[in-house]
Amino acid sequence: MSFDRLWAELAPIGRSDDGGYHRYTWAGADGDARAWFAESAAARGLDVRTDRNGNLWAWWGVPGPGAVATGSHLDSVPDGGAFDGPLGVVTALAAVDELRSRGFTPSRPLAVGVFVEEEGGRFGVPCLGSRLATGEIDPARARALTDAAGITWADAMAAAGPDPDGIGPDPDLIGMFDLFVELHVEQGRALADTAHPVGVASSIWPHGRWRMDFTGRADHAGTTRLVDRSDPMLPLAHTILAARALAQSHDARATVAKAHITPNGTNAIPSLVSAWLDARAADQSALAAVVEGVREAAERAAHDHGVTVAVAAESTTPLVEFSHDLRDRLAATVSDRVPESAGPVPLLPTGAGHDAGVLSAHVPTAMMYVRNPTGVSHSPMEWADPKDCHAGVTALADVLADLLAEPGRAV
Ligand code: HGY
Ligand code: MN
Ligand code: MN
Repeated sequence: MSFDRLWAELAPIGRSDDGGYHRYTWAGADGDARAWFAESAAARGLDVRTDRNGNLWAWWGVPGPGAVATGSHLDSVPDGGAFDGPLGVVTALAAVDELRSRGFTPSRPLAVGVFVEEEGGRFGVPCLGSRLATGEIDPARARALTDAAGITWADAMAAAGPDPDGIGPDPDLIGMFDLFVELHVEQGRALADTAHPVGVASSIWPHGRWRMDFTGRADHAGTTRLVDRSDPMLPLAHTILAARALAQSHDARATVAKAHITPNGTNAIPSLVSAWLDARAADQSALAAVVEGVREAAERAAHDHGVTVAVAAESTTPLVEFSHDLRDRLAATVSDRVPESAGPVPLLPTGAGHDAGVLSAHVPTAMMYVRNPTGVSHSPMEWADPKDCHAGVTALADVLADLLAEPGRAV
């Protein structure tokens, strides 16, 4: 299966010695991964184009209305896993090979996409490529986003080639898509203990990222009495523990995994601590309760320690319910190759965000998941069995054969 060859070509790009991936948008390895995709698609006779936001699209057939779109992303979180994103891209190219080996000819165009900055790993806003294309983020805000070194999206994009002045809503592109299907590695244990190598998505939890800036007063760690301190680390510590307790009580998820401490010296009480809350819940009211609880805890703790705090949303995503028709159509197609004994194809909610989630407000969208026996993701430990990856290729090829067999909707 061409999957193995494609996978082997991509695997070393951006992988560090410990097996973790470091592919950050518009930087070295990400550029190499994008080049790999363009070459692999062109080698299949696909028409490869870069859209105004830097997303890549490889077309089977003349780009135009009525198209089916699939694909995912190639960027990673810091020290991420091999499968999150790349599995959807490699599987899409291998599914084109599979359809051709079956002698299949599409009745409408297929676009295989690679979205930029899905993880927000460098510039902080996830699904930036799909948010820009669908008009869900102000292009001026996107251009001004900065990475840890203070480099803006605009400068990083320009250095990589595409013109940042052109970014923004792309209704002509999005308007071409009748539907979008994303295949992704499952990022929890939902399939691990089932007889199903492939599941179908039902929904994405509402979730978001909030920046918390605690401003204190720099001072000497040795000579400053405790009563005289305005140490921003203390309210942050309180807030992290409060976030955990709130997540527990609302059956939600709350994580503080990134912080910048200024000046970050062992013997200097910080002047400023910036930290990011990642919060997610099965419904909007639980999410709001967690986030508001965290805000209140941060403000109370800041006051108690003579510190000020500002809490601001950096990105939010509402509950995504995938198109029920498309969801059920995919499940029926996938189930054709599943033994009765395995039971129905699992329909899975997820706490992970995806470009498919962003697109779903603009285009009928569906997702398929490939089993991850480790249940681990955003880690070098993330893994899927090659047999299940091959099952994913067959399942996506079956789904695309079904969807591409009918002519696109009338324009
Ligand atoms: O954070 C997420 O859920 C996704 O990996 N961007
Ligand atoms: Mn991810
Ligand atoms: Mn992903």
